[in-house]
Amino acid sequence: MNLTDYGFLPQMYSTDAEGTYARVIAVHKGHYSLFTEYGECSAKLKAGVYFNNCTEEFPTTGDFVEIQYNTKGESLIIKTLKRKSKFARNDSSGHGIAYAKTIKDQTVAANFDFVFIMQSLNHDMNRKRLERYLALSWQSGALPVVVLTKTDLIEDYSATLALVKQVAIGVDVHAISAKTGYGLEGLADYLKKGKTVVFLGSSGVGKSSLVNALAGKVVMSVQEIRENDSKGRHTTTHRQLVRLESGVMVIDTPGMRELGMWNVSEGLDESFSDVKSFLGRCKFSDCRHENEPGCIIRMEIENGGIALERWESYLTLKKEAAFVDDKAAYLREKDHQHVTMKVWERQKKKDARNNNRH
Ligand SMILES: Nc1nc2c(ncn2[C@@H]2O[C@H](COP(=O)(O)OP(=O)(O)OP(=O)(O)O)[C@@H](O)[C@H]2O)c(=O)[nH]1
Ligand SMILES: [Mg+2]
Repeated sequence: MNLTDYGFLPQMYSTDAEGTYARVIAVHKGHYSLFTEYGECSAKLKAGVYFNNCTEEFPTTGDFVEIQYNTKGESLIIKTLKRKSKFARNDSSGHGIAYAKTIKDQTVAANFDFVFIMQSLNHDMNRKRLERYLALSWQSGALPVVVLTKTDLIEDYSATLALVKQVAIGVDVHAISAKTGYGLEGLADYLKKGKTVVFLGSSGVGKSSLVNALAGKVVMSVQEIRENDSKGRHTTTHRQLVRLESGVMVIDTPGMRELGMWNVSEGLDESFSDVKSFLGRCKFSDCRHENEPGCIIRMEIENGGIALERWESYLTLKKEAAFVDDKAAYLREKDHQHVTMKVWERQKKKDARNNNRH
């Protein structure tokens, strides 16, 4: 097997490369598991390249790296190749070198083609979380796909499916069961040789179970969810890239607890295309969509053109994206938005009461 079997493309070769190439299959404390032309090996970062105020980005699972291969011991990683997609908690662009040092290890998966956003039909389905995942996935540069799991536990999930399709605009939605194999053939389009798919979702939704079902054997460990509150047990503890016999690569991730404060500013355009299509059409170009005359957004919310909860989700995620850039500005804005939303809601209730009286 060679590195092209792990997704390496000829255009990634550089004539001035100082070493050989590898793909990161897992990140551990202090060292990395890599796949190389010579098979799997362990490696660490070259200090003079990655530390001491150097700006080279720390590698993450899925990254292609340049290494000095060592036949006798740990190899040395000397360069992180440019990523085609990534999940990043923050974006280092625009920040100085000193700051970059503290945030350059914030990328948690890289170089994937598809993101499977996984929620379980029996317990985990949550619209707001789905919106967050969708924005994050669009932002990553890969294509999101929604995978609803555990169909075998639910008799009729048609209402959930309809809701998800409403939120996941322009995104394929699949319902599957890793237990019975239901719906797995519908995923074939994404599971092609040389492609990489990353699985995202809360603990216990069945990410590792799906990896095993696709592999046809146990490659990831799976644990019963907790009986008292149906929560997962955070069984998968680090991100791992697994190559299946079909040639597709899967990055299984631990259920992410801290999905809140990720930079999703660019992903919002795609995931909220329904809301976005009305933006910029108000009478005033600097309309804040509060009480201004000629506000198209408010008008569409009144008329049902935009669902109020979609608008609120959009505002929430937009504010969080702003937070990533500027904490202070975020707090001021949050206060202001909160107050005006409350005033607006109170006014609506008052109007409704008045209307009922007449
Ligand atoms: N009935 C049923 N149970 C499933 C299915 N898929 C997964 N499970 C069960 O759900 C529980 C959690 O599955 P995992 O695959 O460990 O979940 P995970 O998303 O990898 O969880 P973390 O690694 O903690 O993030 C296990 O008890 C699985 O057997 C399914 O399709 N049907
Ligand atoms: Mg798991």
